[in-house]
Amino acid sequence: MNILDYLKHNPLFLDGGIGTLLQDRGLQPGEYPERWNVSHPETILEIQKAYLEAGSNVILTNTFGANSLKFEEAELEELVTAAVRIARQAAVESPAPQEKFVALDIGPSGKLLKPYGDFDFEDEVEVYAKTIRIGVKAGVDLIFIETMNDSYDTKAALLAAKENSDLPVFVSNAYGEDGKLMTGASPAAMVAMLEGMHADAIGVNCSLGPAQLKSVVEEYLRCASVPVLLKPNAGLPRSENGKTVYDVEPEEFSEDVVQMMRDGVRIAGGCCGTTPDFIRAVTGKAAGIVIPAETPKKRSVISSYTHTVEFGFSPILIGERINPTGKKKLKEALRNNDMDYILREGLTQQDRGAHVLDVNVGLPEIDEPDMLMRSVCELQAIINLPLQIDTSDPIAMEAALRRYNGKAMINSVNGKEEVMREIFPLAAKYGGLVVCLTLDEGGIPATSEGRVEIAKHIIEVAASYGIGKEDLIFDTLAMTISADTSAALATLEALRQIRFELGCNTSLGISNVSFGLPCREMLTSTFFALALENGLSAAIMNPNSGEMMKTYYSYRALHNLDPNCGDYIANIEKYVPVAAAGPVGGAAPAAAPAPSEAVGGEALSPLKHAVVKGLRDQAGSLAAELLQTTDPLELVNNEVIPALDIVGQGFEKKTMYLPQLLMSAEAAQAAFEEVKKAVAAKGTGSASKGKFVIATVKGDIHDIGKNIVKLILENYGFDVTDLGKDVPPETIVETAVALHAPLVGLSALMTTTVPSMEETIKQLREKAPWVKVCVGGAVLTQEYADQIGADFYGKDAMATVRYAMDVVGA
Ligand code: B12
Repeated sequence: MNILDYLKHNPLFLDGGIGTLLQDRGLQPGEYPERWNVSHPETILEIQKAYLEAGSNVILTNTFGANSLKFEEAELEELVTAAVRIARQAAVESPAPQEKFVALDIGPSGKLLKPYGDFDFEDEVEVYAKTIRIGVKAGVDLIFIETMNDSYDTKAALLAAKENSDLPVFVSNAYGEDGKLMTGASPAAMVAMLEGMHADAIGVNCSLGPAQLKSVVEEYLRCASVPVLLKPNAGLPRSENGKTVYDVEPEEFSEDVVQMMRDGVRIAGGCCGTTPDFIRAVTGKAAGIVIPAETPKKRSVISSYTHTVEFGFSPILIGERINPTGKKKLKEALRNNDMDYILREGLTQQDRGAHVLDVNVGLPEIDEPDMLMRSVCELQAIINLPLQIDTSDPIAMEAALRRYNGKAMINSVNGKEEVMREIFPLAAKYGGLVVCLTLDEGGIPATSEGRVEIAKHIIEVAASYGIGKEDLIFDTLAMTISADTSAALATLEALRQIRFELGCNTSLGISNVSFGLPCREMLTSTFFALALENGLSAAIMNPNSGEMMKTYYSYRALHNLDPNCGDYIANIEKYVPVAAAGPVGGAAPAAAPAPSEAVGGEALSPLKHAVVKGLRDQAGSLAAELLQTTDPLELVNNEVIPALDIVGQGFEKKTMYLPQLLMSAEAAQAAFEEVKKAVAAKGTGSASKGKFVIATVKGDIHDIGKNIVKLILENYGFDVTDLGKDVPPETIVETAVALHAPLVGLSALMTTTVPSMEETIKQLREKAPWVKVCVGGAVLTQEYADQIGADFYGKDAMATVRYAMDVVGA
């Protein structure tokens, strides 16, 4: 029986953990469990039969880490094929009466994708594809992608599965205690992306116990229309005498899991720390329970790598500034490949309140597919707003959709058969909310009836591609009233009918309406208000326009969409002069800086802003400019470090996520490269003052601060040996001994790596007792330094130089 048919009428039980069971049977630390498919097939068979006996329907092949990054091609083929054979044998031989399926298990490759890591998205798709092709050939019933902690990586794996098989695909993500993926995705964002790409079941596994995953599961059940799966750990893992132990027993585990099945979870099993006893407890308790029927949620959503934007409630603002039509500077930037300009346009619109950014880079003289794809990649690296990909070239559209980290808006199709034939298959494959222009081969109908007819036809054609009307958004085309004064009325009437009679969302490029007339902002914003009243869900507009933003905030307040008029009060002062703002008071002028440009009420300097926002090129050029008049160290201390502190605080408060931290670090590095050049230009000291070995300690990859200390020491004539980051104590000790260095500097930025610093000092004391150890890094304090036995705590580079000079008697 097909697993999806089975699922329609029955709950589905997965198996449980395998890693700890293999360790109990002799798997050594560091040994690849997948090799046991060949070396110990009987052990894998025995475990899988035990799960079937406990009531599992689905056996996952022992292939979690089987990928071409770990294994040579021939071995990969052998291990995956053997894994499928064993799982199939278990299913055939097991006397357990339930329906049984074999799932090809796919875990994360362990690579961090560009721009945060160094691995290319397409290479990652191919890594997963290789394993999937072997598994599919060996005869699995479904593909099970699990434990994914990054949305982009999840997309790569799902794409590989879809492109290399017709089998059902289940996708499961691993959430942290904050209810987000490691790279920041919310459950709703994952549901949007995965359903858009037609995953057959989605959900949650690993990382936490069932109780801690409850709120994430509830979000899945609220948002998802496809079956939801749950495969938690046996509680929170903790270390006891060097062994990982879990604190939840089968009784409590099954109680929680089965309760969530009563709430709507249709697929349940266990992850790390669970055993056949856990699964037996779940299947036992779940016997006879009633799972509520699946309901299509019909939500019109798009997503970025962090969050969703939902249409049909509060109006959505789509920033139109990244579109070269009528914009000389942007055209220039596109011709010169000036990505920074595009990023700045994006950031400004985000700061001004846009919810979505339109991205159109179409110019006849540029390679549009390449430019659009790169713009999407760069924008999504530093801005977390969902994007509207806007092009009439299907090749450019596909290139951009493929690399987009989420579910995009697709701009656009229209009623022309050829256009629908080209774009709908892309929307069906990659997911997306498709903007549908109400025009066709006959042009733009003058009447509202004509436009509504086209909308109905588009709905029908979209359905034939499996695209529901919740994934369509209709643009009834705003035409300038300077050419035809009845034009606005036809657009508004078509809007009203499509929204309230056909029940579809609507969008409009607003500003066209006033083309050719004076005082355009007034006319445009009035039209905006009328359109909102006639059912406009989303406006493609200029968020820098004060008139438009005033209308937006006023409309929301008047329509009971703004509790206590909170947003109206908080924002209106930006657009209205102080006196006119009335009793709310405040001193912000019309052009006050947008909120994220300011911290604690103070506007950030341009360089700090560039580092905080992760603008690499801009940070480099601003630093170079400032260095003409500023001392390099001053620039580091007054600009770069405070900017990184802002990012660090954001990270701690969970207002910023790892991708942003990484982009800021890159921007800081770009500024630092300029500092290096400036320092080198000043010339270093004369003869060597002495040897200095420096390293970031084991487990810690932060090296910006260490590099600064190194640079300044070199500048003062020290002969510095830099061992890099994540350096084991032994390497540091060996180097200090070999060089007979009088000074060793250790950097650590995390509380978790201070013990590693302490260990290094201990080993240095034993093997190189003459060495003076200096320590530094953001988490250290004088007290910490004393506690771990360091000779000197260097709060910054200059303090370190002064101490080193003292030691060598310079
Ligand atoms: C940039 C950054 C990153 C970058 C690092 C890039 C790089 N190449 O270094 C990236 C994005 C990779 C990163 C990763 C992570 N980071 Co980080 N990161 C930061 C951030 C924002 C800035 C650090 C920095 O460069 N500061 C600027 C430099 C110049 O300052 P500094 O290092 O303190 O150096 C000065 C002095 O301390 C001293 N000094 C430094 N070294 C030395 C050495 C010697 C010998 C001496 C004498 C003096 C000295 O002189 C320097 C110049 O004045 C901090 C927050 C913060 N405000 O510190 C978080 C922060 C350090 N990271 C943090 C975390 C948690 C992580 C991750 C675990 C995140 C994750 N979930 O993956 C990973 C860690 C991976 C690992 N195993 O190390 C936490 C640590 C929390 C804690 N208390 O333990 C912080 C504090 C953020 C936070 N508030 O939560 N991070």
